[in-house]
Amino acid sequence: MRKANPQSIAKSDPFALLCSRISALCRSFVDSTIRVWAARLEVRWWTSTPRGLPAWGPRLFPAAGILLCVGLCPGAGFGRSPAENWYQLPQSRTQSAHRAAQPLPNSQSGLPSITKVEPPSWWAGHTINPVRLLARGTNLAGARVRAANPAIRVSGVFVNENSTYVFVTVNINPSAPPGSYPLILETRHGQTTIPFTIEPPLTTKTHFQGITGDDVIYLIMPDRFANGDPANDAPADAPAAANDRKNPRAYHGGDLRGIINHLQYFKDLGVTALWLTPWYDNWNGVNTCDKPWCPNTYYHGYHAIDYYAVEDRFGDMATLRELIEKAHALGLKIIQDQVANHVGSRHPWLKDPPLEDWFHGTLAHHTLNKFRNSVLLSPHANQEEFRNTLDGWFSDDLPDMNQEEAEVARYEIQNALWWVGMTGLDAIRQDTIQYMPRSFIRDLSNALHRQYPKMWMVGEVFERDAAQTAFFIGGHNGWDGIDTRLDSVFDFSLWNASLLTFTNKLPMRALRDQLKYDALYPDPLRITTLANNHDTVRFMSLDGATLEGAMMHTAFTLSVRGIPQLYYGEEIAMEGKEDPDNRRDFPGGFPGDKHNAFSASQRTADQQRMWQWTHDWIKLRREHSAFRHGRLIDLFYDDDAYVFARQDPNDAADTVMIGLNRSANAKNISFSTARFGLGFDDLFLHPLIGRPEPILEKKSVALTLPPRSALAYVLRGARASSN
Ligand SMILES: [Ca+2]
Ligand SMILES: [Ca+2]
Ligand SMILES: [Ca+2]
Repeated sequence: MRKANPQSIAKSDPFALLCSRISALCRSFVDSTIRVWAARLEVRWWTSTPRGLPAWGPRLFPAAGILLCVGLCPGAGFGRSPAENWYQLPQSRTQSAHRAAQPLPNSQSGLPSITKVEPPSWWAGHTINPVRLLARGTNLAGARVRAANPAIRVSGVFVNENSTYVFVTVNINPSAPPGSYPLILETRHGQTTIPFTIEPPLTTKTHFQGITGDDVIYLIMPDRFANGDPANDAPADAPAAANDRKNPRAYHGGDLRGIINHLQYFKDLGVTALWLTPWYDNWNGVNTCDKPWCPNTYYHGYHAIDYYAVEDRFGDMATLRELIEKAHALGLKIIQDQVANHVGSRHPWLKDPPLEDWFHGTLAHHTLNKFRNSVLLSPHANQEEFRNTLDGWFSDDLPDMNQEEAEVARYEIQNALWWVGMTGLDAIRQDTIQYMPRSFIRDLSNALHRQYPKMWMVGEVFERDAAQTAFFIGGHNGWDGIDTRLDSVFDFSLWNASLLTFTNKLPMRALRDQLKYDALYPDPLRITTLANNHDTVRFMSLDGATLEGAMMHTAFTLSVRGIPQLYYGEEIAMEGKEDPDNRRDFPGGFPGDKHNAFSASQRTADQQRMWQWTHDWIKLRREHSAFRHGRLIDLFYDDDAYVFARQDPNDAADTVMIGLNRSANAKNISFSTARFGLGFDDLFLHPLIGRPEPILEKKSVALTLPPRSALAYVLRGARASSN
């Protein structure tokens, strides 16, 4: 059996070694060149040429360096920080860490075979080059791997102890055209091929668009939204009990086709981006036990058994690509739910991991996460609690991936980019992100942005403490010296305050009191402001909930700073207690539904009132940049009311004011117009929602806020408005 030997890996491919050396030189070259140029520009050296040198002389050295870096070794680590360990060949691996867990029978002789290649495809000219393949098979002991086509080079071949996995580094010539590039794997018993293709890249004009404050995100659980293809409801290997609409923990039949069929619904509502819970392939079976939560299935998608396949009940890769193309054609973006922290316990890796340290522990021997999450924030945490929170399993059936193994980190980073490249999706929601090392979050973020500059990832840090969520957003260094570069985090602390406030458990001033902790964020406009999600009780099922409360919560979510995220069905005031009750089927999405809430004419009065309200506040965001990009100014707050402005720093003329009154009575308030900071005393308030006529305010704003409602105005200077 071939053992991993870092030196021999490097020596086996002199080109790879040369490129890695050039890569290191490139990094220091870029740094020093920028410094030298900056200094020279200061003394105007660029405009004069030193005596004895031709005019192009000073430019020659930098130009040659750039050619060497970009031309000779494209993608050979250029621009990558030396701290990004995942990209290095596994030089620090110790052989002892790589003993496979259990010996498999009949794996030491016979013809080699390959059953799975991950990733199965890649791109020429990609920022990750070489790419590291992981192939599963049998009888791989002593494997040698070569490329049939000289456009790709192979190095770093490593076979695991059970001879069931081979790692192969593949360097792709940037000019290699798309097509099939099989690798030949040989042992002393025979040979087989590792299928591998180079894909044509998707255009960046319409794909990989990222998310900004201009977006409104809408979260969908595909199994529960709409069943557009009954033919995929019952896969051949699935027991009948797995598909049962009466069981809230079984599959209900919703799928990607169902979402495609309702794209116009999202356009009509006004949302701009769809976040789908995971579409990785999950186990088709049913878990049985004598507990109330059985029988159950993985209809929610968070228990992947294949990081490189689409759930067969939801559709296939072609349907997913069709969904994304059709969504893009309507101006809708797609957000993938990725789960790098763990896989499902039915994943083949559990019986035969590629490396002994692939997971933190095994099915039989692992620790459970005690969820002492604050130890991830505190600089004073002890290692036992800290490691438990990072390495402990989320539950006994969610094995925890070990991203501190460079092969795992590399596998997962490549996997994240593969989905983006294959489908053209626009953004990623990363599940349970805080349970992974911060250095890994940084490396993943960097790799995404390097290839797709607009790419956007939001992390789930499910904490009601803003200090903890702010610690994980990118744009600032934590006490550990790490900037995660993470684009966004969900604002669970403000979500919590809003739910409590609009169900009368906290005074209205609690909203302002929570928002003051925006001081912890490098840029509050980048926070994702959730209204609710699939893990939380729906608003209408909270104690103290009213339709008016839900409407104020929605208006607040859509008008406060940040990128709003709605949860399917809340726009028609759906009810639902804890998971899985909060994941009921959208009415009208399933064959035989008597009531179709996709159609305005079939909605109840309350459903339509909520739908129209949600639609109208989304429309305000679209029409006024201040809602999307403006700074927030507290204007008035007490037990019953909160009034704030949003002011676009690039367009002070577009200042909006939002007033929320929770009490059962109309409320009269007043405050000085100076609070807007606009530089004039008199202004007109033009109603955006609510009153029909503009109001002229002189020096002081006097407002009557109607009971249990929200108002919005746009401000105009009195002189400008009277023209
Ligand atoms: Ca279906
Ligand atoms: Ca499946
Ligand atoms: Ca973990």
